[in-house]
Amino acid sequence: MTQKPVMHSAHWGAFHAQQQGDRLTIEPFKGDPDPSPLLQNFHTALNHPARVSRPMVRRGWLENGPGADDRRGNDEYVAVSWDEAYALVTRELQRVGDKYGPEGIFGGSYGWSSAGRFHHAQSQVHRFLNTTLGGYVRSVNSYSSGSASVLLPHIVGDMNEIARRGVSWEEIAQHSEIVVAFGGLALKNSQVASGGLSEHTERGFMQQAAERGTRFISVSPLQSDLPEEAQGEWLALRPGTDAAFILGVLSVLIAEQLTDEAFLARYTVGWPEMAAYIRGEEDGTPRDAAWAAEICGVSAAFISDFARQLHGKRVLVTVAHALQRAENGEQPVWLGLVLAAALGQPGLPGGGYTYALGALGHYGKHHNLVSFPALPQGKNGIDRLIPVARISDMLLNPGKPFDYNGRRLTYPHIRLAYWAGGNPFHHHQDLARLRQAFCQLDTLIVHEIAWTASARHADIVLPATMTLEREDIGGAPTDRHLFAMQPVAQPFGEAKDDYAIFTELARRLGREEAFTEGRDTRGWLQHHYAQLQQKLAAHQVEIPDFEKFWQQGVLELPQLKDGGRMINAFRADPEASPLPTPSGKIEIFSATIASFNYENCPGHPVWREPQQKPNSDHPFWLIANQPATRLHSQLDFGDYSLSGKRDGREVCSLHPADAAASGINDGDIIELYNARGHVLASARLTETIMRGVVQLPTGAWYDPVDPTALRPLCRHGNPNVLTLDIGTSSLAQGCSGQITVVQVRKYRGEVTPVQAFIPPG
Ligand SMILES: Nc1nc2c(c(=O)[nH]1)N[C@H]1C(S)=C(S)[C@@H](COP(=O)(O)OP(=O)(O)OC[C@H]3O[C@@H](n4cnc5c(=O)[nH]c(N)nc54)[C@H](O)[C@@H]3O)O[C@H]1N2
Ligand SMILES: Nc1nc2c(c(=O)[nH]1)N[C@H]1C(S)=C(S)[C@@H](COP(=O)(O)OP(=O)(O)OC[C@H]3O[C@@H](n4cnc5c(=O)[nH]c(N)nc54)[C@H](O)[C@@H]3O)O[C@H]1N2
Ligand SMILES: [Mo]
Repeated sequence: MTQKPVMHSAHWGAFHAQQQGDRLTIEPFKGDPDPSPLLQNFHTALNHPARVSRPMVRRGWLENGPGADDRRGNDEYVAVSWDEAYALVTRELQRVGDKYGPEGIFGGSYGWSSAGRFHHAQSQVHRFLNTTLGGYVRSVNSYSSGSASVLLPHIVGDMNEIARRGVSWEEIAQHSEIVVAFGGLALKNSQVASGGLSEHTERGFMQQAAERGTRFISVSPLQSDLPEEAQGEWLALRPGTDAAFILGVLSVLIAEQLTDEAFLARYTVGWPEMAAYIRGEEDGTPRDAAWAAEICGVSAAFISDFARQLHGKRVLVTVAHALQRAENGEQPVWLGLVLAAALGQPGLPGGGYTYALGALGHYGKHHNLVSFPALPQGKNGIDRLIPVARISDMLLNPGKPFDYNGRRLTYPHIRLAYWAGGNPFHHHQDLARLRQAFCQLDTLIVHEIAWTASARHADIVLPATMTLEREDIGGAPTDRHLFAMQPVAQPFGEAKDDYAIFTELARRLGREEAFTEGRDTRGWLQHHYAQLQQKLAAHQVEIPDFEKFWQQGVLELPQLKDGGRMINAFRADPEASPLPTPSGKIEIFSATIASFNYENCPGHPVWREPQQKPNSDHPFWLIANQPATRLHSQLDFGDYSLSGKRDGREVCSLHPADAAASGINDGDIIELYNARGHVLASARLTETIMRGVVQLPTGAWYDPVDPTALRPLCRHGNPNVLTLDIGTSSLAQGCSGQITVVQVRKYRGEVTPVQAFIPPG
């Protein structure tokens, strides 16, 4: 459609794009010092055969109507006209709404969607269900930070205050002497931020800090979790044992009187209980260096030495999201804070505790003076919720009680689920169980740009435009650029914007005005821009009018230098600026959490043995982390994502010594398996991974050879076939998909080509 390049933006960067025949030419935003190679995934996206071109209905649903059905994930699809599709969806929404009310509809619709803030698909679903059907059962928290976001408010404050407004990268570059990064600071992760990221600055900051002499210590099973620019050290602990390691370090600090008792007394509560636990006064088991060494796989001498080196230094402790996306994930997050407090560091420049630094490009940055408005979601008429990762539990166990953050709730009986902008067969654990769960529904409706496995399990699939085919505004609260996202191409096939689809459905439900408020897309963009203009005017900041903004494509916004504001003020005067915790202090012991009486999450942090640990049947830890070559499962068919695969299959890293013991060579097709299923991948041998650990990133589209198998075989390499679907603890019930245990062998069965990108018939 366009002749000249236009401005656009993605979660992984802003760019100029131009369509040339079947390919897209991409030029990164000039202001970006270190653009992301993920941009290459757009090259072939627009007309890729994996796109959904028409509304499609699953044959079983079309012929038999709504109802539980075991054919989901294993059925044919029938093309219908938009008019028929709208009629089917409207009738089904009315039926479920009338018979069961909002309690029968799950509208959580978790997922990252695309960067534009107006077309943010999840917000569109929520607004649609609120304004047309009176609400829906919602999900709370995220797969990203399920346990930290529940824990941190009890012990120090809101997660975003600790992560987004934590210690800034500038401070680190200027002041930190030691940065202990549990889970590392991989540049692959910080290249992404929801809403967009116009300047990738982490590499530069780490280089600056290292040149000044900052010592970066990356605690991770993978050496690649710290970039070369950091010139750092690699500390490999057994996965999932960081909590024990920190307890061991604390025991040394206590024994050698290296703790900052004045800080602990003034700024924290519960240190005596913690110290008693570490000394073993509760149960006769001291958590000392020798005890921790046994669990973590490093020597007691190493732990003692490590503790001594932290003393007297400006130390920053950060704990990656990854550590809390695991059984008992609350514990390392809590203990990271306790370690920083025991060293007396919180509130000192470049010191203390920051959460998830480098896990996303939002963290360690500065906030815009005012935020860009979000699409209002309307009012949800009911208050029924699940922690987001309890989706299968909910669908399989209607009426069953569960614990969550001090509350006892019950799972509702869901008849219909509506999903747009997310891929549960990417993000959820134990995919065979997820399929069983989705089979219980009367109806699953999905809007998708492409034939993901989630679309392949839906009853009604509505083709959505992708970001490049529509206009929007892109921006994030910690990004100083706002982008006019201009359309690059015409919609693919019969695809429509999520907003257009919901507008027509709302019209048929007699609620168009309530949903649209009389605005089309351009109307909303102008409306939100005008609100931004007003908010800035209140601070005497003037910005150009919408037309001018649209024409120039980008706008620079004023920012606050607000890194660390909460903790700094608290340190300066704890009485005048208490923390938003019950005691107003850092809670090393939380009376609130203790009062919940959770055996798996007591009042102070502890080491708890995980259910999943290697044994003779499943001798390897599997790390299922974020992929370097794409965002989650998005555009997995793109050039850059494919360049990381071998023969179209995902690559699994393992140590050469482990491979040799199993007769595996580099490039062999291997099979990872456990009680939940089997996954094929191409073996890559590398000494940058610790022994006993294999790593297979998330994001390869689920491609089961037999979708109905109780223990399916995915020939493409989706690790969520293998991960266990349990909550982190009764406190947060977060996702625990990061780590599981598996057996690995050379694959001797029949190898069939990956079919994930071939649409269903
Ligand atoms: N084992 C394991 N599992 C994990 C993780 C892990 O570490 N290990 N990480 C977890 C984390 S942190 C997260 S955040 C989740 C991510 O899980 P998701 O957010 O569900 O993953 P995405 O692939 O980003 O899904 C977005 C979907 O939206 C579609 N889409 C894009 N734009 C549009 C649009 O405009 N309209 C519509 N209708 N659709 C659109 C894309 O095609 C894609 O299928 O995964 C989680 N799962
Ligand atoms: N390229 C790319 N970047 C992304 C994403 C993506 O999909 N692609 N997703 C984004 C999203 S939504 C989120 S929430 C963040 C997630 O941020 P994280 O969850 O922190 O990212 P991961 O890559 O899953 O994990 C980081 C590292 O932690 C290490 N690790 C795993 N288990 C353990 C453990 O038990 N102990 C220790 N010490 N280390 C461990 C792994 O080696 C892993 O590489 O990433 C964001 N960034
Ligand atoms: Mo995430």
